[in-house]
Amino acid sequence: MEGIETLRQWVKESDNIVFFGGAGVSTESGIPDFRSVDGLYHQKYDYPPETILSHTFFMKKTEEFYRFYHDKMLVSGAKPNAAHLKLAELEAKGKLKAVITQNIDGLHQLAGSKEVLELHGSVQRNYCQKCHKFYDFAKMQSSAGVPVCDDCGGVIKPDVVLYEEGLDMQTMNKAVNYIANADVLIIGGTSLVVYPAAGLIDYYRGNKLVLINLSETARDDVADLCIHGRIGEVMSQLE
Ligand code: CNA
Repeated sequence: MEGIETLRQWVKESDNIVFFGGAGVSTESGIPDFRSVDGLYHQKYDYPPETILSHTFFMKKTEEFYRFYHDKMLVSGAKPNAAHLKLAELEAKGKLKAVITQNIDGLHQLAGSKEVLELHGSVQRNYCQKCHKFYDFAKMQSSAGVPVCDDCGGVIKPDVVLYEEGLDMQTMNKAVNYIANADVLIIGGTSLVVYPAAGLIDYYRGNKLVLINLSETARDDVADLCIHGRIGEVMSQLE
């Protein structure tokens, strides 16, 4: 694959790599993304996914939200793939500083990554809206319909950032800081169209910006190296 040799060299020489990824990082683990041909946007629902995954929809049509959420977002048994594992390995070797992700699946942590900035939250964390009691993934999976609190009966909400909701500013500032100071920035498996997360790319000041994506992205033109391929396959070829 074109460009792999350059990437191998840059990774070999650096101890200040930062990774920024999206849903495409987890498709090889069996979790569909939004915008690929077999992604969620091309499947037919009564409402488009961005409507269902909005704050207004969650508040007004909670049952319908959870039908979609159960079906498509709570993928059980997904395991980290070669991309997640390689990133954890690079961190353990002291070469990678942080993984910044738009994903909500928790697979980077499962792979062993320690510094993971989850811009859009996680399906692993859930809270009762009334009394704020914490619930894990298993509770959400085992609840048919709308999950409610065992203690107070309040509706449980996943700690994921829905459309119309703001991002956590502390996490965002940390991400900006890592990216602004990175030597090599690897961006992978993201269409780079969901803002404000996609705007993070503009904080990078170096000259080793790598984009790894199956299809072209909105920002291929700003990359120093573009690799079009499956990210698990690409990353597994790194030392
Ligand atoms: P997206 O807009 O669906 O884009 C995914 C991109 O990844 C597309 O350009 C694909 O071509 C590309 N892609 C798919 N598979 C691979 C692969 N194996 N290797 C390389 N590239 C691949 O997703 P974004 O992350 O850009 O959009 C942001 C949304 C999607 C965030 O809010 C996420 O929370 C949300 N999302 C997350 C998950 C998850 O947690 N796994 C799943 C689905 C959606």
